[in-house]
Amino acid sequence: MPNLKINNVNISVSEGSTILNAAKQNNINIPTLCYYPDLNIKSDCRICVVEIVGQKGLVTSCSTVVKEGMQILTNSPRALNARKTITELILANHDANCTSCVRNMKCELQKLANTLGIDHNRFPSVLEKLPIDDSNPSIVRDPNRCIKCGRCIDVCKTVQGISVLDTMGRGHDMQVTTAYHKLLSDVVCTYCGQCAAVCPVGAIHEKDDTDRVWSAIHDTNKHVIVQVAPAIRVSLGEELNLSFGSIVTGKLIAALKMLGFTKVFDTNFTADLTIIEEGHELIDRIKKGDTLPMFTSCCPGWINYVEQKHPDMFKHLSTCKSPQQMFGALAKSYYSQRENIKPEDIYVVSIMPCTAKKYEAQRTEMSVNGIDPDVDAVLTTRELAKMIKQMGIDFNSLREMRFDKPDEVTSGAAAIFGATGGVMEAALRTVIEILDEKPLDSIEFDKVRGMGGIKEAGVTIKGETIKVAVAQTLSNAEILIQQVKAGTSPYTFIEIMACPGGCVGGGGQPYGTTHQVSIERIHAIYQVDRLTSIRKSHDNAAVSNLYEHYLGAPHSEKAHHLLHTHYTN
Ligand code: HC1
Ligand code: SF4
Repeated sequence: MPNLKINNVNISVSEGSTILNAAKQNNINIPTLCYYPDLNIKSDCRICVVEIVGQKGLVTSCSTVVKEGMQILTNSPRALNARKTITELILANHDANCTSCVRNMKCELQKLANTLGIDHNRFPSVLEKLPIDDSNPSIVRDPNRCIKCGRCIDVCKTVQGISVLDTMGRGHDMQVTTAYHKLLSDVVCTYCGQCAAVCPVGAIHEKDDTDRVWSAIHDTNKHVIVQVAPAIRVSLGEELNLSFGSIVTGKLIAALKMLGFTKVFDTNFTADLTIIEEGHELIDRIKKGDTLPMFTSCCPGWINYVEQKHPDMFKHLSTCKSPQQMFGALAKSYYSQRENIKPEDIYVVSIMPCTAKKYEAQRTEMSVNGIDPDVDAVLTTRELAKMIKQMGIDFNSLREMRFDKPDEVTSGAAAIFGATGGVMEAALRTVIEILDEKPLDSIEFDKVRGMGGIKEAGVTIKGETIKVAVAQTLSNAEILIQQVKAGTSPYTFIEIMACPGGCVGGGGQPYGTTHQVSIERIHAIYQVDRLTSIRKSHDNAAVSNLYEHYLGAPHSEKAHHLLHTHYTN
């Protein structure tokens, strides 16, 4: 436990701590730009420089380990002057038109400049404007806002294992870009949005669909309905001054009604439906000896990855559409008939924690009439928060409301879809009971829970043990794919979610999502599960009712037409 002084205060910290962490543990803030808690230390931006008494040069606090007796000054005139100069130089090569930036008031650079008191820049602008890449429905990349911190490069390379982005050129000409400056739509980008989630400024962000949704809401010829993904209810509160992992389901529904949506539905309902369809698909594959392992198919970043990198794996993917798209298909068929509203007059909006869902909704396969999309617009958690703020809604004083029928009936199994391992656990709760023809002794499968990169469990069905696995992030998914390709995969069923922690850590979630924040949200998700009276998808009477009155049986022709798809590259 080295003893040291930071800003003349005596402290002792654990061996191996960096100065940055030592300061943080003692509530001393050292500003950073390239540093992000779950990523590699880069010490590129040099904003976190501090002075060590008796040492000549300044050191970067993110990468310098403390030593016994060190005396550190985080805000000495030298350190402050260096920080200010670096910030001014960054601003001189940055499109600082803040009011037109998605990160206005939430930008780490803007906050830093403000903290340092930079109200004018001593350096003239050297920005040479480059084209903005808005080539795809999910992610916009604006190189003019990029500060070359390298966080996006790191997350794409080390977390997702993809390396879409890298630096090119030197000095003033250095850029963060794709290979040969290609558009994101022309490289192996999965649209997972992890780069947007960690970008400290407005250089990478989701495509903003809020104006499209406002237009639909104000169009009197449109019947505008909305569905809410499982992970939103445990994360939206953070954007509205509530603590991490606050469960805000009732207020969220009330806010959506205030925004003008005619009906507010729960994606959890079609998550239950997914379990019925996917569960039967797995049972069928096991019984018939068809292709195994079967991979889940509800994460669109994962699907994009398979399409682009491993099209030979298609036969391993479940044919089920995601719950988002099952909802869309039912909205434009079953709901349209039930309410006697033409499908083209129904406008379906999804609130998702995910940027890749925007792409998924626009896929040509995701249309029951082959012309119009089943889901017309997808908003991220951040975009929804923006709309709530635009309307001046006092979120915390809203009276809680319930989802519209039939979606007010959903299971705890559906709720846990938002956490890594949740789809697997939900499926196991159903598949084992159906095959064993008796209730499970315990419905909680702890081995597939938690933030482990790859988790596995053995489950016994009809006296035989099968192995299942769960992977979060695409670099972990790749490990399981390689096992399948090598013929060494011991698994029958595999869940993949592209984002760390699953959807709770999606690319469209509130800024500042870290490993620790995801743990808080996951904790809340399992609380929703425990508080729900029905905890297995096949116990959802509203889903059974839908089969009885509309779909027929699981995997019926109608169910196949509406709820399943196929993938092409
Ligand atoms: Fe997800 Fe899913 S859980 S993919 O993580 O299967 O986005 O929340 O909506 O579709 O239900 C996301 C979350 C979400 C789908 C469901
Ligand atoms: Fe990489 Fe995902 Fe960003 Fe694409 S969206 S560049 S895959 S991190």
